[in-house]
Amino acid sequence: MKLGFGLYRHQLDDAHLAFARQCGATHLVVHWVDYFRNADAHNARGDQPTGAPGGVWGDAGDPDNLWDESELIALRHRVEAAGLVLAAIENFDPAHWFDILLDGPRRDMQVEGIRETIRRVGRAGIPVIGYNFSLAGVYGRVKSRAARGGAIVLGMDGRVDEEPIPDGVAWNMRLPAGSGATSVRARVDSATIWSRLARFLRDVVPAAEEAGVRLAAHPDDPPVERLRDTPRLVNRPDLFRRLCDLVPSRSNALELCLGTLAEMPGENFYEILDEHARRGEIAYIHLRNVRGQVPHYRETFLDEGDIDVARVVRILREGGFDGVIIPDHTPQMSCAAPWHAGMAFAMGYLKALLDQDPGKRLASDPL
Ligand SMILES: [Mn+2]
Repeated sequence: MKLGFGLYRHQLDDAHLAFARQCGATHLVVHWVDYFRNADAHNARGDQPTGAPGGVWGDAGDPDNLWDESELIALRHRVEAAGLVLAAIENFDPAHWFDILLDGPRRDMQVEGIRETIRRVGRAGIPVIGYNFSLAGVYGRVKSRAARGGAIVLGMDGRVDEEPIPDGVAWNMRLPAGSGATSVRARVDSATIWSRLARFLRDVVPAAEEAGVRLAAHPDDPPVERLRDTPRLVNRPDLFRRLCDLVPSRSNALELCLGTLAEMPGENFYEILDEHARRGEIAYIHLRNVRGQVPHYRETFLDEGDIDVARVVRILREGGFDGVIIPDHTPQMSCAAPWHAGMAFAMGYLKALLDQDPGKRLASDPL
């Protein structure tokens, strides 16, 4: 198991790469889509956009321009020059697959574009692409000072946002005018969104296998039943199994977000984790801790939530998980660099757990 770190596109500078390394990361997960407005202001303040309501999301990319292979290769070289391994790219650009999500007229063309993107990522030597098959995306959480000592976190306070998604928006991002994005207002049910995912996986997993790339699905965050009048996909613990079984393949894997799993109704968190670890279905792990379940939960520091993180590490180790674990977002702490402090705390906590070698410890200490 490897300790990784996730960086947003606007953080891809020498200082953030060095920071990740200094925190003990050996691997890096990069969000190649530039999601946020005013990212420079966040960098200057040392905090980060949280995705809470307030217009932090920006514009999607160009539907007609796929990711450039030489730019991906340059990214990998830059990450390697900083002493890190580029483990994954996280999330497709909404501009490149909105009609796959919406079943719109450009669907077949966009499937071909995603296949080509997967091939480019594979040729660039990047082994995993994380994705989130979702209409509403990550949305509808509120910010509060609910973590220990009043640290700022995200959560839900019982209210599920039903404000419909505006025309021309997919996965929170505005699509270019004239892109032909269809409205998501037409009511679709859960069976429909599942059949779109199944069709997508049947269409692209063979290309991913050939390219040596693992597609890794993130569950719905937050895992409510419906959000913004759209159905959610993986919003209950048993649905990870359903997703893996749609197209059994090493290239159909999970970006298992443990915070989201813990927020789901149900009490089989550790069994689900154990099952997917043992079956080799986890490409990488998002780790954050939470207290409560949807629609009433708050994120917490790693050591104060419902998840026993030491037990998580034991289960992953015993299950033979050999992938990367990264902190998801963390509480933002009261200091000049709230995001850095929160991430450094999470990394230190995780690194201490990963550095323990139970075999050695038992050999030297019979207790
Ligand atoms: Mn996550």
